[in-house]
Amino acid sequence: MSRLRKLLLFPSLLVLALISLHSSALERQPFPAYHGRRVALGNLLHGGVAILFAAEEPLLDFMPYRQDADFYYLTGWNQPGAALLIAGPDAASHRPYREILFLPTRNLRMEKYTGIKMDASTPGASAQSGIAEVMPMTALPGILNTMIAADRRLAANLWTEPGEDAGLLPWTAVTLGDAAPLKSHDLTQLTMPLRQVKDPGEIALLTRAANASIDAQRLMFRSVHPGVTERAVAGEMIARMMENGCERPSYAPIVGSGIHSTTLHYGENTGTMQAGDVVVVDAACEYSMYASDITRTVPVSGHFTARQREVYDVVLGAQRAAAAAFVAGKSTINDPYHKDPNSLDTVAWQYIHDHGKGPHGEPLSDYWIHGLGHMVGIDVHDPANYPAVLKPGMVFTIEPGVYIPEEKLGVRIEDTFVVGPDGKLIDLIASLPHTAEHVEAAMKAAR
Ligand SMILES: [Mn+2]
Repeated sequence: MSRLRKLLLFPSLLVLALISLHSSALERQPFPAYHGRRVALGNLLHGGVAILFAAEEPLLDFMPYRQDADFYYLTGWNQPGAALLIAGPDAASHRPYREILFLPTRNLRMEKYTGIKMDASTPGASAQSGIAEVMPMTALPGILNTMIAADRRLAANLWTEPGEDAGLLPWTAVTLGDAAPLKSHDLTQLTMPLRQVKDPGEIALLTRAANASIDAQRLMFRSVHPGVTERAVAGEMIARMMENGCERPSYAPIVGSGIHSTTLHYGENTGTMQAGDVVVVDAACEYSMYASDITRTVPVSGHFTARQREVYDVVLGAQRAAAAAFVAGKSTINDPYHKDPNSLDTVAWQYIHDHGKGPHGEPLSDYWIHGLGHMVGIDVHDPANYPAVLKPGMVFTIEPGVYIPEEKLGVRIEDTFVVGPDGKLIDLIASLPHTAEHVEAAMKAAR
């Protein structure tokens, strides 16, 4: 090898090393996991073509980058501006499965601001991405037109994420002219069922997120005192989450004391905690793109009043009744009507209805106003069509709540659960105190 070639090669190896360091920030699953998902999606396309776009880099608001959820699920790729093309196998035309990652041209000036990226000419781009073909983004329109020219039926079988066909479909006019389609099919309807069933690697990441979040919740038991601000507690929890390797909270932490405990998505955290009040703490974090979701309700002074305890016990009883009633393949979640006996919402609602009264003697269930839970995954509210039947591999929350503004008393208890391969329910948050006694004991131990 000539001296010159060695010199030319050296910077690209250096770039590769830097990129490897950078991408190790997230724990990626082995490449076959992502490849398997792409092939599974390809098989759902009926010989069609799916095109997804990565999230763009946020430049103006200085927010940290977060990859598009579907894009990450299918690739584990954590750089902005890319596109992924998946062509489903088509028996009629003998066209095999094909996958291409399109990478934007590097912008060396922008990289001064946001760090080094990889493009299609980076040595080892395919090996680094785990995707069979890697091409420059500028090749995407030509590839798409070539595919459509070879099989015009494809024009009616294009799949994109909502809102993304407007920019994409005009390209097909090169081949199709006025016959170019104006609409594509909604790809999220195909990725949604795939994403709902988690593989063991995903469950491992969700468990890491859960454990990091449990630890932050335990810290909260220690931090909550009369006179402490809600924001200070949120801040301490976020610091602990990040110390535990999470890249961010999986949603804005809710620390709502007193009257704020009755506002479901209270996120201002501007109050100061007062003795005699409860505080609802809905806070958890995201580990390598996988979310957790936990809520605990604790007494600011370390002891529940009799009335707080009464309502707390009903909410906990409802959570336990729903978990006990769970049957894989039959139970559903997030049913707004509480009529279907298979719905865990019905079970929890009925429990709250039958155990406890509101301030005017009405059923306590009048004060529960939201769904019992939701799917959890790369998004803390992972996509689903509700009410959804719960099957092995699914991850979801059970989070009954009662909110009585007149008593400035809100109670929500939320755990994230996994349906095991045997259909049994596994509580990822089992180790965090649930009962009023255990909550009080944990707070006392920290005082
Ligand atoms: Mn939740």
